[in-house]
Amino acid sequence: MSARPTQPAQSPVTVLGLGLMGTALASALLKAGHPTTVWNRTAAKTGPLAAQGATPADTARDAVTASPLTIVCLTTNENVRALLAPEATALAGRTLVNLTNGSPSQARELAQWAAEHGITYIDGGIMAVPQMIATPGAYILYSGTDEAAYETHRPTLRALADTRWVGKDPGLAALYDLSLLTGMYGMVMGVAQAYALIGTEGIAAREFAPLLGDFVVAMTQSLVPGTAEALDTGQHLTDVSSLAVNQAALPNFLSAYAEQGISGALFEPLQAVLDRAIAEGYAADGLSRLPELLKQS
Ligand code: FVH
Repeated sequence: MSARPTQPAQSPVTVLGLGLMGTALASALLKAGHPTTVWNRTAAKTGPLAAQGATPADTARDAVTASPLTIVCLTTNENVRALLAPEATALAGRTLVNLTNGSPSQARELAQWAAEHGITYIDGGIMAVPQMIATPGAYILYSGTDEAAYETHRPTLRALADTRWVGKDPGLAALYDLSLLTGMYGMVMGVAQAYALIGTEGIAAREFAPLLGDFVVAMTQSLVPGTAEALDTGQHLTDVSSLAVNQAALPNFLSAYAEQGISGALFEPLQAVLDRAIAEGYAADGLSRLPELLKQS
């Protein structure tokens, strides 16, 4: 009788922070068969995960010592620092993946702290909402000085979402994350302003939604690659829509917001940028010139 091939054991992993995202991460790890230890400041949040097979730890220290890999996902990096500073000895020789939203400088500071304590640090940025974890289309950006550690733990990390390594500077994942989310927030602001404006005449949001959605998608599909091409070639002249024509049109938007009784606070700053573009001689250029105008001299 031939021996049945044994399945490779899934690597143990710890998740610190069981908010909406941490719970989704831990749940995905459990579904992928990883022995998963969980800890949360408010202990009651471990209950649903324990029912799925997770091992709740009484303390963060107990949690990190249970696994070679700890994933942390708290509200802020200040929370991460406060939680983990007393656990440096427990984390030494292990890998810490921080999926908390933060800035590049915060990631670099945490990496420096980790290096001083013999902890392998990988920073990450989650490009998904909790419901998208472990589904197609979700991905997580990673960066850190120890790419080999990332490769070692990649099979575990793939249980969460597709993985994208962006470099050995620990701040890069946060830089990519914030840059991508900046695009999202720009869209959020535009969509909020559009619904506010159309709503001033009692037009139902549901009625307007298909027009708005289709237009935003069409504009994005040309704007994103078009701006990249212009930036990389330095060719900002346009036959689509000049900065001059946009500068001339923006006051119409701002006065309409005021006349219709809504705030223009999200869009008023654009006027100063467009005015400066014209003053500096870029009237014939397209909107692709704007990223360069945002650079602080
Ligand atoms: N939710 C999302 O769609 C986004 C997607 C992209 C990534 N973000 C970032 O993920 C971090 C966590 O977000 P979240 O949605 O899980 O947030 P909450 O549900 O509010 O959970 C927060 C957890 O953080 C714990 N916590 C807060 N402060 C402390 C502290 N001082 N010490 C220890 N833990 C702390 C909190 O614990 P508790 O309140 O339950 O006791 C939650 O576990 C975030 O960076 C997003 O930007 C999510």
